Amino acid sequence: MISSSNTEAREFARAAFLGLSDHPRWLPCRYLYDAEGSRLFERITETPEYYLTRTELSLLDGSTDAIAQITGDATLVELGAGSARKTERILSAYTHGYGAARYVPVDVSGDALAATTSALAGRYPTLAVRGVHGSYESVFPLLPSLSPLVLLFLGSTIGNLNQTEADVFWSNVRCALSPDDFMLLGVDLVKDAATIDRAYNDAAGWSAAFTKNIFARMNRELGSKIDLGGIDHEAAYRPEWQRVEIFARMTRRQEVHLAPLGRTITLEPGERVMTEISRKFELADLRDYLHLFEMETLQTFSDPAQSYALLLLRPRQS
Ligand code: AVJ
Repeated sequence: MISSSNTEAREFARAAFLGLSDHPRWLPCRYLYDAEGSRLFERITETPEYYLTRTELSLLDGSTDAIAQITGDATLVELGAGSARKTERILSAYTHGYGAARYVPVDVSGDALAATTSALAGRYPTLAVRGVHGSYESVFPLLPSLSPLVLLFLGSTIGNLNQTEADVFWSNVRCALSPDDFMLLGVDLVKDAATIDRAYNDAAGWSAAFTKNIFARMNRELGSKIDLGGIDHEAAYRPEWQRVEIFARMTRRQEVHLAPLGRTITLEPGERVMTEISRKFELADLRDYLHLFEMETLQTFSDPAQSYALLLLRPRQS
């Protein structure tokens, strides 16, 4: 019998093989988030350079009561289990406003789901939590039965999707939402390149460790035998494409073994593997774009510097 971890390793190996044999070479960014990757990302959010999480938290502080008023009592469905800190702001508004709350975190990482669930259980006795272990897409078919709901997609995770992936995502969201549902979207905004560059190149080196972890994970799960000392983190904002591109650059030759497939890929010195993109948004363009998918922006919450925004969306009423 094939165990499930074996199946997962084969799937990871296949995705790695396909991405690494493409040009430019790349790896799917969801594999950045195993238990170690989630821990490293938490460290990034605590660095002085990474303004996103801090700004989003303070925007949530100033807006969740108003949001809860507008949406009324609703089930909170969160794509990406997120940090408990962030979720607590929102849950507090709904438990104070409506006495009880229902929360459905969705995450590909079972570890992240378990951590979120246990962190919340003690603090919110009237909260009903039902985690969904799977990709974002896997929850869309469940949404009609959870309505009325607020779909939470925070942290500017939407920025990890390229245009094509985002188009599919928004079509699916629009189809899955009922007329009385809402969505709360967190997005990082276009700003000066230096500020963005610093956020993805923190001085303490957590960003670099996060990028390298996907290769460490390949060593752990796929027997890849990658020399982690021969990898440099390279992240830069490209203003013309309004996105950060994050690469691992090989400083020496690497034979990458993919044991579950019995295959090896050779990376030459200087070759780069893209591990992530992080798009930044202009508010007016984003609202226009969402309109194409019949999503209407009810309210926008932003900081005085317009560095980050929360958008309260709903399906356009016809
Ligand atoms: C969690 C996807 C929003 O793009 O800013 C941070 C991930 N990668 N530093 C981002 C990330 C490197 C982060 N998101």
